[in-house]
Amino acid sequence: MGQLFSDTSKDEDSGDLETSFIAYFKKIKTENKIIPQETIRLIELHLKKGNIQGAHSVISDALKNVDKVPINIAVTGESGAGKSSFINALRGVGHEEEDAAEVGVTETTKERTPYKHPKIKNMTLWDLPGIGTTKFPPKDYLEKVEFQEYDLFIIVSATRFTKHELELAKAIRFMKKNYYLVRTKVDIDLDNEKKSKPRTFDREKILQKIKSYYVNTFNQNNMEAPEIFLISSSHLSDYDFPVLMDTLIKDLPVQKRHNFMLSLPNITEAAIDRKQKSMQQNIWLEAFKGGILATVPVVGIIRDDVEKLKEKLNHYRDLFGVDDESLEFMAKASQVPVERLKEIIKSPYLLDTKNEETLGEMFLKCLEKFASANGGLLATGLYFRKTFYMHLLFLDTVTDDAKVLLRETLKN
Ligand SMILES: Nc1nc2c(ncn2[C@@H]2O[C@H](COP(=O)(O)OP(=O)(O)O)[C@@H](O)[C@H]2O)c(=O)[nH]1
Ligand SMILES: [Mg+2]
Repeated sequence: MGQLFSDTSKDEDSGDLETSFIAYFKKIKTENKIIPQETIRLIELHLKKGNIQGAHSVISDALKNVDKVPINIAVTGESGAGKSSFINALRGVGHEEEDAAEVGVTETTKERTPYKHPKIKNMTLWDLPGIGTTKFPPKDYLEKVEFQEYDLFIIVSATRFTKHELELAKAIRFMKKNYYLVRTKVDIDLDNEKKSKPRTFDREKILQKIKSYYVNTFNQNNMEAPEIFLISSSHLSDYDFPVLMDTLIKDLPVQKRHNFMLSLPNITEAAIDRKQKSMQQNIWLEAFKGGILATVPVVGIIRDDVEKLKEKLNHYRDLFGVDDESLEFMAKASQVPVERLKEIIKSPYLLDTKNEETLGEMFLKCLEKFASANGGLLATGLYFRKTFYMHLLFLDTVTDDAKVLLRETLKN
């Protein structure tokens, strides 16, 4: 296969780079940016001064930081409230899997238990003993569980909200940490109500009543009620779980957003779209970083690249939950045969080409697609870096797969 493009980035002055950089981040809403505004400004400044090396190293550090900075989430609540189930749901792990948090066991330990996210290595969910179990006063409890290590607390409650828990909520705020009140098992409330009063059953009214109970409990104790999220750990796409996730993304520090978002289970198409947007930014920054220092011309796909591309594609499949292991899990949970799931997706076969020619053709198609979606190819040389387009194609494919699978499994 011959040379597809020659690189033009050498001829560009840094002014063009600055313009493309500014234009790119201008289109992204503040709450969706994966690197802090100060960092963006610093990169712009370097580009303005023509300090390419400086810009490169800032982008490099920012991207490394995203993967390194720890995300620690504390989950507390009384025994039986649904902490372990909630943690498994957030980790996308079935209750029966080896490293799952054990569900339905009465709490005896006074220690916290860490659960690493299986895909996002810098993220840990901490299963904290209920404050009632420990019998510690709130301040001692918080010190004992190393409160300063967490980004936020989730207080899980299934029925009554006790005086202990109110005091704990107050103490968490006093320590200048955020907490989110999650009322689990609302599916059970609704089922019970439906059975006992089938004729007058009013879903919204029942959900409202549950919320009011918490608001009143706070108010009766002279505390302002926080936002209350009603969820069912067995039906994540229903009720307030998606809103809770959006709220956490918004409240987390910018550099933790990207990986937190990627850690989330594929519960709605909107959530999958958000993951894609976040990942596009990551790919763009990687390409920009590589592009601004590029001195070698970009030639066609060579064998060496194929292995790297395969690795990348597998990484994206993993992140978007369309890897083989996730498919097996999904098949079990939704009772759709795994063969059927494999039939309706594309990413596993994307690089199944025997010769380089076909890969080159794929690359060309990829360029055409990008050009038609963006009103022509951009003049900036860095956009012509082949891996950028291939990575975007991989991302599009795993995004589509994730949506197809979501639709298929929701049918059951
Ligand atoms: N239907 C339903 N059951 C739940 C939910 N959350 C937890 N459970 C069940 O409640 C019981 C206690 O849950 P678990 O997660 O072990 O609570 P923990 O003691 O706080 O860790 C288990 O039988 C779970 O299956 C939920 O949202 N809906
Ligand atoms: Mg538990």
